[in-house]
Amino acid sequence: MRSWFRPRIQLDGFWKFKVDREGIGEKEKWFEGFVSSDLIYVPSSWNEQNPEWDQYTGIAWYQKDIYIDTNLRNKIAWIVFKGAGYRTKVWVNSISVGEHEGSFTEFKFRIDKVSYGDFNRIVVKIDNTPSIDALPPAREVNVTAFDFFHYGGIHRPVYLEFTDSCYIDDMTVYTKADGMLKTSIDTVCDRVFDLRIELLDKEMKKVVLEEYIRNVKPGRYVYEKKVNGVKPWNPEEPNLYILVVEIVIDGVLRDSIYERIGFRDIEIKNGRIYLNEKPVFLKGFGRHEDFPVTGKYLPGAVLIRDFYLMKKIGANSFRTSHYPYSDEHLDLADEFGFMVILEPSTCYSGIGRILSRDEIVKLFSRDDYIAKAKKFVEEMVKQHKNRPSVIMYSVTNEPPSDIPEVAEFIKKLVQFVKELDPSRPVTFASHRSVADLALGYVDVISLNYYRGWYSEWGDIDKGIEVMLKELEEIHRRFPDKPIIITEFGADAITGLHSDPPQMWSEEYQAEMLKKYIETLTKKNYIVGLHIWNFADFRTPQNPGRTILNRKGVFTRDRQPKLSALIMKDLFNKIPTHMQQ
Ligand code: ADA
Repeated sequence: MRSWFRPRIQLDGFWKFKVDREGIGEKEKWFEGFVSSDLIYVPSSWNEQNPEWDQYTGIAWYQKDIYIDTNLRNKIAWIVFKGAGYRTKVWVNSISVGEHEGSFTEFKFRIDKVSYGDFNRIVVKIDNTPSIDALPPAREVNVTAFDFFHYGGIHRPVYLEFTDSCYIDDMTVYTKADGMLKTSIDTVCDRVFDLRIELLDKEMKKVVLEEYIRNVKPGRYVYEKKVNGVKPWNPEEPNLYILVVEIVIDGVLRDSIYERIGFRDIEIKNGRIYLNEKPVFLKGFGRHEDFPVTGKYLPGAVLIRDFYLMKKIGANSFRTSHYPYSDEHLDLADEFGFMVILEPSTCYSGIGRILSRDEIVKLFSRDDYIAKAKKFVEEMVKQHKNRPSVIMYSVTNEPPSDIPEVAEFIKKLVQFVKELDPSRPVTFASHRSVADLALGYVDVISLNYYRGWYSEWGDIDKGIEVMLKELEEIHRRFPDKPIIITEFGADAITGLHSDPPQMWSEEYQAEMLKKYIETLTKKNYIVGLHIWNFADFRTPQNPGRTILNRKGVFTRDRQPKLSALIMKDLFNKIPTHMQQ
């Protein structure tokens, strides 16, 4: 939910900063204010802002004093974080206002003690100490169950927002390409009020629909309408509309929020993914939010470049590997017509490196652990559910799903997300192939393959041969389920060339991607290909990584490797709309 009406005070910029290696800050009441000559920039991770903090995991403190004007006195004050962590505790004027777990979803706390017409002290404690039951899990900064760097900090924007005592707390929007609009509006108020609902074109020049509903009771209000003449959202024409919802009392506007929506529908049938009744092919990437110095924060300008590079290559899709991306990131997906598979931070690629089989069984069977995973999924869905670009949910990446207890965990997550949002198909990214016990629980089968790299290395053809055998077997078992290859790729060190193509060279990467794409597009049960990865990104230190995972088609600073040129030809030849 967004608002042009609610007053906001942006808190981005320089903050006072203090690393707390001994974890003494709370005992020593640093939440009342602390002494430090260190500064840090928000939004960005702390790691690359000072080499001293590069490998630091643990507790760190942020402090900012902000002036709040008296004209906001009659409002409710909220502090809103778009993404910080892993664990965040917040104090305002020395009073705790809340805490949150997870780095990649929005959270907000109500501030009851505000000093109007004065400076207010905001103190934030961030703790990214690695832990087994964190999502994702790790033992140490370089001993993790995930292959991306374990940054810490206030990675995304943070601001103060002020609402009236009568406000809209949440809105869920369902649409169909034929103009069906259904929205459930959750409000908080101490009396009945009027609701104004308006649908505008994207430029907000044309009023497509306007309705004034009197005497609405606080709580949930469901509004349903067939809107004539709207243009559907699709990759070629990502038509967006602005849905405005307002609370009016005695003719006075008390709250106003809006969502950018698209009229589209998704359906899985005949082994295909249908967007607005047409079967689509997803061609694109697994990505990461990773950039030099800013860490887990992708500045707007980098995002813009990424989308133009993806469009240039002919991509139309990406997965939010392996955590929900920022609002800015997904705003561009809505705007540029990218089809997104939205994934939470339930990533388990290397879990076998940090836990024994017994420990894995115990962890995935714990009720509190399943409850936590559900909470992460719930926050992700709440934040991004109204986006036309989000066409599917992935509930986890590379879980050890050949273990029955883990398959049961996945089953529960799939059921949960379907209850939360029955309008979208569900998948998860598997690397267990024919040994996977959970493929039956999903609508779409997503498989990660590295045959020709981690196995059959140096022999791409052999790798593809083995992969095809497995795919045929999986297709035989689940003939009605479409299959996406959500990861395939090879590391390439920029500037390393080899004839004949050898591993780590740009030529080997290009050849592997080319052969995979040419082979898999011949299989009519394959409905999507996501290259691992769009760009090189930082990883934990380990013998198989040279500071970066170098499977990017682009370098970390967004320059093309040889494979980017090859991909451009290949992807642009694959039509977005498949044969029926
Ligand atoms: C896995 C994992 C990715 C990345 C990739 C690789 O499939 O999901 O995060 O680690 O392998 O490069 O090995």
